Amino acid sequence: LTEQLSNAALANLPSGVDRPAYDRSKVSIGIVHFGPGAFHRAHQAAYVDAVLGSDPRWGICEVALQSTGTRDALQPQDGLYTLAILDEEIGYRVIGSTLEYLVAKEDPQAVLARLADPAVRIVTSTVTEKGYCLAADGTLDMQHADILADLASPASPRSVIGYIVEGLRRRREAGLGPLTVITCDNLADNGHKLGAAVVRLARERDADLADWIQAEVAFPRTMVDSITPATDDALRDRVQEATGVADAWPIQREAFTQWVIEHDPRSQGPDWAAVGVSVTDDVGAFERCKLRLLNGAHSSLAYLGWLRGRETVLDAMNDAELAAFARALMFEDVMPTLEAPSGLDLNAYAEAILKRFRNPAIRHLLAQIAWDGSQKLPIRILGTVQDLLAQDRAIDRPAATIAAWIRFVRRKSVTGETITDPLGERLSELGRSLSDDASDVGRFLPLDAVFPKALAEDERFVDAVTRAYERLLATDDGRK
Ligand code: CS2
Repeated sequence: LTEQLSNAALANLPSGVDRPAYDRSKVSIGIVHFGPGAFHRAHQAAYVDAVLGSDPRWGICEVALQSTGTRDALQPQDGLYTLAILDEEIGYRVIGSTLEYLVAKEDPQAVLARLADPAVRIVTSTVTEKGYCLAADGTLDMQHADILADLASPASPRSVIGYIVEGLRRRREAGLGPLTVITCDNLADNGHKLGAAVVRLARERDADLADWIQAEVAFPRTMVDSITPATDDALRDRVQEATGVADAWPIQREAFTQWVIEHDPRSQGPDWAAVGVSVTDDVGAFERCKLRLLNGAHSSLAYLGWLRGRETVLDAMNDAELAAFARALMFEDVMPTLEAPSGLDLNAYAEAILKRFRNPAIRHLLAQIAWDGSQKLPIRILGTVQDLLAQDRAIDRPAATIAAWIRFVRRKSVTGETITDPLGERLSELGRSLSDDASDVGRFLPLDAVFPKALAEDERFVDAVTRAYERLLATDDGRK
């Protein structure tokens, strides 16, 4: 029988497999993280693993709001898991930075106790765009069911916002210092939005608490980047073969990884810069470049590629028309809307992204990227559209991405497949009401949770989406 990954198994790993270079028994918890998904485990947890080599105060307590999957898989492995780095060179590294797993819905008080632990100084989150309970305008959605629940019973929260507010309240009451709250999700102005949402909810409870949070708590903005496809059986087999031990939930990513954190004098934490994180005043510019170039191209390939029967990002990039589309979108449409942060060569940056999309060692499913379109497209595509319109420039390509998303919704709803999206049911219903002709666009764009009214009514936008939609219809053999 194959041995399971654990502290005891570390000594038996083959010499080529990297493992924690520090004594795990000396590590204490200094970070509470919400959302222990693949991205966090491949990205932030690996940076923290490097930090722990010289500063053992920053071990991670992982909090899943609902799901028990990660805890059940990794707790029996002493919190260890394997990160496979799949690129031109292949590498395996066992990550040891997680010390504890909590499932909030099972034990909210344990989570709040951690947040009010004097040794904890940092809260981080990867709860995806929808996890922040924001309305279309980016402010806290006061009608969101989880926010209403948090207002009704603040001492046993449901949302990540509710946890942060209650955790900070307890710290203030106990005379402990504040926390530094770092969101690592792909939202434009992510830290500002999270900070404003936390202050808003706090203000509903106690104006003094809200003022204290505003004055004391840093919510730095961040840019995070590393392509991290979901784990599949092929990865599990591959990891077991390379390491000789069984790992219930290994993860994979490309070699490239980047983390930019906004400088804030109130921030607490380890010497992030020492492990390759950039700490800068310029993060908004980095964030915008990454969201519009990389994520914008990703979402475009996801919907346009899916309609053409492609399965992975690599498959899409091997389709000459799609590859040309992605390149033109990035260089001709997105780039004129960007200001490069100092030291970043935009052309080289975009070329590097296109090369990453062609990484032959990973299978990044378009279907995974296609999730949550209602949350992603406003950030990734519509900002570009609005800026191009303001400059009186053509918007054909980004409009084609939107048209492709409408086709995607239509096709999924006709076949009765689930649309993985917080608006999924509404989208399915809307999709079923369409009729596979140009009138569909007029029925779809009033979806005001996604399209700002001024844009939905801008004739240039309506025309461009309609033209692209008709072109897609003409080639769409999956149409019912
Ligand atoms: C992708 C991102 O799934 C998606 O929507 O666009 O997760 C992307 O791989 C990362 O942002 C890369 O940093």
